Amino acid sequence: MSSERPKVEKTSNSSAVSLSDLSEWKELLKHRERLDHVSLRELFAADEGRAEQFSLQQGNWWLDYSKNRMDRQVLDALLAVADAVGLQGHIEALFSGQRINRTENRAVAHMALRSPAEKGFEVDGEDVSAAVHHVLSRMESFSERLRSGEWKGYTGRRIRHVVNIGIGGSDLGPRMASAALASYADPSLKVTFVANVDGEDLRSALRSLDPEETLFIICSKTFTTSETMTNAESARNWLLASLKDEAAVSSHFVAVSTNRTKVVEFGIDASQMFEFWEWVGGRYSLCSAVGLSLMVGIGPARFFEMLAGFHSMDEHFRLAPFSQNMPVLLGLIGVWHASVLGYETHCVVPYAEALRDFPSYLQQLDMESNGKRVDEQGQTLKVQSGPIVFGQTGTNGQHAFFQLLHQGTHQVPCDFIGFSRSSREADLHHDILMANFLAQTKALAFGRSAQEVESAGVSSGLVPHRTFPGNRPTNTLLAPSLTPYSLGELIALYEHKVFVQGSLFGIDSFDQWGVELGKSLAQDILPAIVEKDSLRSPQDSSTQSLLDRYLRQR
Ligand code: G6Q
Repeated sequence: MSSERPKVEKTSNSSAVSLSDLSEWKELLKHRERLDHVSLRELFAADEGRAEQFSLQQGNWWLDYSKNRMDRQVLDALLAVADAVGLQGHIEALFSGQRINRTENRAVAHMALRSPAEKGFEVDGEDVSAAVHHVLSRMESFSERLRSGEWKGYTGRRIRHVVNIGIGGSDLGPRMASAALASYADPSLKVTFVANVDGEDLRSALRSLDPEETLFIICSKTFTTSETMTNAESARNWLLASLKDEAAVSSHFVAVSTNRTKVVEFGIDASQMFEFWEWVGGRYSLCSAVGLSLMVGIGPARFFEMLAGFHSMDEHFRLAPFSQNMPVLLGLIGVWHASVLGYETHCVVPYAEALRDFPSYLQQLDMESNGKRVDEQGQTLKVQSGPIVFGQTGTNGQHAFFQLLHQGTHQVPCDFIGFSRSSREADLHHDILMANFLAQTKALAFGRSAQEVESAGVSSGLVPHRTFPGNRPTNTLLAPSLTPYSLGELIALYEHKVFVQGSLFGIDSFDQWGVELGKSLAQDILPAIVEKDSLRSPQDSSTQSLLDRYLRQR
């Protein structure tokens, strides 16, 4: 087995040879047939040490990947594929701040955001750590002024509510992490998130808020995103309707952006802008100033603990041999499922209510990164790329879509994420939660055979309905508790898992051209709506008739 990291020259994230042409890939495919009729029951029966062999500890996280339909030979074949595509070189290119986002000609360096100041981090040949830590300390002093009450609203009242206005990468990360770490938050300072351009989102956030005690963080890398700018304008109107003085804006608005000109044009002083950089992708931006609302909520010390958790997973990913490398293993298992076995979906189920937004966060991270159909050279992929990601917290999901996971015709690989201790006090709730956590992966893996159902006295007509085929693959991730540090480790684990998969597919995981077309068509259609002139620009017959109907009914 390939357990040592091979020496590979630094390369950018591009594979000259496509995955499916590699002899190592062809070798891997042979195992699909070999394992086709081998069940997880048989795999476990054949090897008493299976759980131990297919498990790994990294930092706070224990990964048990033994309940996947694979064996040592499959793992070796996957590791050989990783070596053959030059994954080691791709990782080195990532950590040396190269322009691996080829289609946008940008460096990718979110690891710089959580790297300790003294270590230095080069992006495009320039050490960015001083700039990163300068912004972090500005965030720290702003958060402390807000939390201590030193920062006052325009009328001299203390700020009690912070509203983060942003969307996509400028929303999902801080929103998810704020919910995850709510037990660390200061209850006297409430942080709310507004993303949707549907006015109901902003209205319901503002409904119970007092403008004199509310501060808005306008969070947008470009400061041109239509949803965010529309919400930001409406928020400013709401504030001014009550405070009636333009001068009030500076006490109630700060910005997080890369675009100083647009921030100033909006009316926020440049001194109240928290900067980040082009080399931070939206969905990888939680550790930048995009995390300001989170830092305000949980305090700088907890935020820095989270960064340390991220950094420890970064170092593990960069240095550990592939066979002991958690993000690499998760990535390879995902490729085995999606691209070899043809399982099109991937489900993530956190058994922690605090992680309720984690599936949506992961959905963007994975699907926007690896939902691509051509490789970096523009060639159509010959293998299935990233899966459709979905999920919900346990146990809620058990009472909703788990039926299909257990007995449906689809195979849905799942990640189960749980904690040994609850983030509040230990109680029976947590034990019940975790009993379900353990039971579900067991049921999915081993099922219940027709024979077992019959011997339990079930009438023969019901036997097929009450049989569970089992053999449904899962990974289990277990940590002692949900802390800023373990959350940082977890997010970085998935970021790097996604990178591993993108590297194998040979795609650009850091662009997102797929979101552009719909945006520009909306810009085309909006004037027709505003001017009530449905014939303003030519539409296909379906869009035209829907537009006409909308204009009649609005
Ligand atoms: C993430 C995407 C996207 C982006 C939003 C918001 O990787 O690029 O989700 O974060 O479109 O963009 P702005 O931060 O520029 O408003």
